[in-house]
Amino acid sequence: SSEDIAEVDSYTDKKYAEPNAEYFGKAKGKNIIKIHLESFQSFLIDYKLHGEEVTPFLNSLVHDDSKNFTYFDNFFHQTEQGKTADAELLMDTSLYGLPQGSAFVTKGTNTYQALPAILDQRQDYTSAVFHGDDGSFWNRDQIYKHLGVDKFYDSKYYDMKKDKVINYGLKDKPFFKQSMPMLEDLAKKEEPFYAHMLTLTHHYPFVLDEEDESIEPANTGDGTVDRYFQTARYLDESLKQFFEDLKEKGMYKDSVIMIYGDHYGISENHNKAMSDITGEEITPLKNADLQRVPYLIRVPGMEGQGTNHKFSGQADVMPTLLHLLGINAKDYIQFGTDMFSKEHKGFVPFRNGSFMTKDYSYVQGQFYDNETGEVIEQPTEKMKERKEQVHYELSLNDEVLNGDLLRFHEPNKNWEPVDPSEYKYGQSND
Ligand code: GP9
Ligand code: MN
Repeated sequence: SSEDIAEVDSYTDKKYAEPNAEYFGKAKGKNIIKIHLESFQSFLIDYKLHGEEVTPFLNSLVHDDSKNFTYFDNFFHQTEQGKTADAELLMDTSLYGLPQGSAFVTKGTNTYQALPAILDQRQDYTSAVFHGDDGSFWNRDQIYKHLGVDKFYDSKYYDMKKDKVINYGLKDKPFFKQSMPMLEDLAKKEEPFYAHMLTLTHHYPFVLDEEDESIEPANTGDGTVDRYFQTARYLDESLKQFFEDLKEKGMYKDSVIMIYGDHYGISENHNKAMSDITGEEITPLKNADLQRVPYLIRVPGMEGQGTNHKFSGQADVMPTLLHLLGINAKDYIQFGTDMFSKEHKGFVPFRNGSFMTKDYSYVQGQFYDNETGEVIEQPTEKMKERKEQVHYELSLNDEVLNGDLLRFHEPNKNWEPVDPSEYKYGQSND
């Protein structure tokens, strides 16, 4: 009911972080290209295998291109069983997924106030998702209509011949290559655009055709972990090629570029091999540490910060982007806060109720000191309150999703509820 949503509204209002005046509106009117790195965990950044960098291109963005890019090295995924779909939901709605199952599937007809619709209504953006898999996977072809995604380029739009696909679908290199003409078309006819590129090859069980291998596997003896580095390298190379193509077509210079990892690729079942890789025993705290995924952002005309150590998560991306576009996030129901705000909230809830902060972590029912890795036997009142807050926040989130509460929320006078019947994917995209 409207009373329930009022309780959520008052919570997110209180959590809200004011925009940083230095950055507010800096990205206004720019094309946005958001790049999804499948199963990519932050430990890959700067990792050397057999004396070689695994992801030299991404590393170069972090280090050599730090004038343009800001890399958040304490950014965490907040997904659960919905995996990729949870990451998409988190980043486009600033809502968490559900504790079980995938909200994309079970809440696919809910009312949302998502980035694609907001950007369209406030600044006339056209949104598009590119993905070399069947459009019905994760119920995308339904829920996207509720998020206000204008165009959905799924596998129907790509040459999916046998030599171009592996595992779940189109290989990343042909995926980016074949996406170029469609992106160019957007640039010609539909600026400004918000384009979301979903990669796929770096996905469990991390298999490649031999011709696509350019680094030897690791040698822990755990095949999943060993191959993980090879598909990561392939993804890194595909990204390099994509950047070159964007530059060549004149689409790079004036675009906002966001790059993020969606969730872990290496589960807890591989702790033994991961302790070989990291040189440390994988304790529950270490495992939580490994849930870092990269987040990089580049805004034309805004100086990069190099590496930003703030603690943040996927739910923080939407308010961050809104503020960069000059749209105040305050009116919308969002659980995250602007990462560039001086008031950014530096605790990062995981979907299971664990959470991370700069100094301490709460993992599987225990508080840990980040510095020593030791259990905190006597947590402070503040720590206990934070834990209660995280649980309350997650329960409010579930009320929103389970009760379809955004039906009752009118963010501001600019908002028109999304009519899903106005969106058609397939032939009528053209
Ligand atoms: C499927 C792809 C993989 O289309 O997005 O999803 P995941 O298994 O990572 O959730
Ligand atoms: Mn995924």
